[in-house]
Amino acid sequence: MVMSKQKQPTTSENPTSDSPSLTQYDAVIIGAGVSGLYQLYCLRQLGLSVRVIEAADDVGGTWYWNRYPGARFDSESYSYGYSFSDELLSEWNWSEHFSSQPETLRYLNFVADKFELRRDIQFGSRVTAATFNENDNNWVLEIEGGSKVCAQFLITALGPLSIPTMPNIEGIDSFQGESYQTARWPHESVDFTGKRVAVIGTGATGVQVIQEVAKTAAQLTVFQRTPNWCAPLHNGPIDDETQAEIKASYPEIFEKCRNSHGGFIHTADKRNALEVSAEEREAFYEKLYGERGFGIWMGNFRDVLIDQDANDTLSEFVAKKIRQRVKNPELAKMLIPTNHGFGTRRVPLETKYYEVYNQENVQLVDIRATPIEKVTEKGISTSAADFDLDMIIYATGFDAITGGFDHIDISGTTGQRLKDKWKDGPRTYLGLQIEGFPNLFTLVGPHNASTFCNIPRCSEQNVEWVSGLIGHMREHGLKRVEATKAAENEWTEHVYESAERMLFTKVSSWFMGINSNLPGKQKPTFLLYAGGAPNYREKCDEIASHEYEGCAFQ
Ligand code: N01
Repeated sequence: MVMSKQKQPTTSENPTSDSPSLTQYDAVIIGAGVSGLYQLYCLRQLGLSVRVIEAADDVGGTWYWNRYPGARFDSESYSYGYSFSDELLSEWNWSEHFSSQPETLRYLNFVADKFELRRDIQFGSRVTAATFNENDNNWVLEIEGGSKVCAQFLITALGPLSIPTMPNIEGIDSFQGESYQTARWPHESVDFTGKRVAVIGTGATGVQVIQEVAKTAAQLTVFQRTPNWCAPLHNGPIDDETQAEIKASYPEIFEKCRNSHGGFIHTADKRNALEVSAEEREAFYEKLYGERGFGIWMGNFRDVLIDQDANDTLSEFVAKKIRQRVKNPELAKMLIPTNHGFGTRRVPLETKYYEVYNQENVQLVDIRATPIEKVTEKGISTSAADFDLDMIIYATGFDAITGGFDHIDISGTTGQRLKDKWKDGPRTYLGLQIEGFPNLFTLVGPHNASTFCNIPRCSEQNVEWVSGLIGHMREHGLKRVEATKAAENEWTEHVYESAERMLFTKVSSWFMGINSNLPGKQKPTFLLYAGGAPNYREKCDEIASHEYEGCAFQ
């Protein structure tokens, strides 16, 4: 990328608005998380005037908000950091194979400081509306509190899981003890010692927080609606020798990620589960279960996420492990999923999660059998019992993928609202552009490979592709780019076609936009892209090399 001197924004009178002046930028980025920070860095390199608008009061995105105890990577730390700067790679040392949230947040602060990113970031500012003005090909953004900015390019870096959802349970506000949503965890430390604590939710977040609370709470009650298939993380510190090896092998690490379906260091095995003998299969599962990270999900036989019979063999293997690890057979049975197979929902990685249920101070409540009826001043009442509590932790998930977009009133050409356009599910070109919404780019947006990926690996690709396109436009004096209807239709069809064979689409999860706390949000539809990061990158590169076919320029 050619580095140019960065332009300064201009402030102009705006005759069509009540506000006295509007600052004009070349580009506005919404969000200062992993993707937004890198997008800022790249657009600066192109010499654009850029403003990042961030709701939080500091950088970090998901790692800023999700401060709950136990929050950490499921990606190997060294596969998660930015790859664009050799200097950064050599300066930063990850202390664990799977870094904890405080360390990751320190890392993102280190990046922001090193590249002096904060001077272009406006913190504590939530964008409420974005309207495309056809006359001057400009986006006008409204910010909570009344101020506005405008920019030729609008780039969303909202995060796929940034809008937490609370359950619709009667009486939630009446509880007199402490209540926390994991994705809005306070900055002050929360002490569980000697307390009666409830956790609602057993997704990847619930599993991480349960492991921590169980260590010190007097009593932990887990309210589980659907058990998930979890697998061991096998975290550990990185010693000096390993650190040196990691530093020396970054090119190979990133190359491995580039070639893997999900941008992780784990690549699917070439064999089919049902082609090998039962002994060979069992030995392979055993090996993967003993290894770090997502190998058992991403590095397994290539048919286990496609073929139900193959998947059954893996689920049975993991069920056996759960039975071995949980002493009480009744509890083990409650913890084994029955309505979906291993890996067909996001696999929570765990550290002694199942052993938690062998502890005297931990109780598991199956709320499908005995539903929560209400939250009271004193605790939680199910159809079978009342639980007196000091604290309730809601690990109840997110309005995934499209939620961040729905919280901004985005209008494109002819006043069309994005929310209306996507009412039956997202329609995009490459998960990055939308017909009717020119000069808008959606990093890690719906139907983008980044959503089913080790996010930094794929979001770097997104950012570089968008930067390339913006660079192309400036080089050719183009003011406006918009996906064509035909390109959008073709991509959307391809997204659904490539997801069809995956078992993900047969079960209920946020991958399908299903969240019981958002009744009527939309019909279930696949929100990610399951065709694989390498295919996606190839497609993006091919489009760029053909003068961005599928994009209409003015
Ligand atoms: O959210 P979830 P999450 N009453 O939607 C339950 C990423 N992540 O925050 O399954 C009772 O998966 C709900 O039950 P059910 C990762 O991509 C990454 O845990 O709907 N229960 C479920 O058990 C992950 O997939 C890391 O029946 C209710 C849970 O709450 C994504 O974030 C760490 C309920 C929600 O699970 C989301 O995970 C953590 C209700 N009304 C998360 N409503 C890393 O390691 C919901 N539930 C990087």
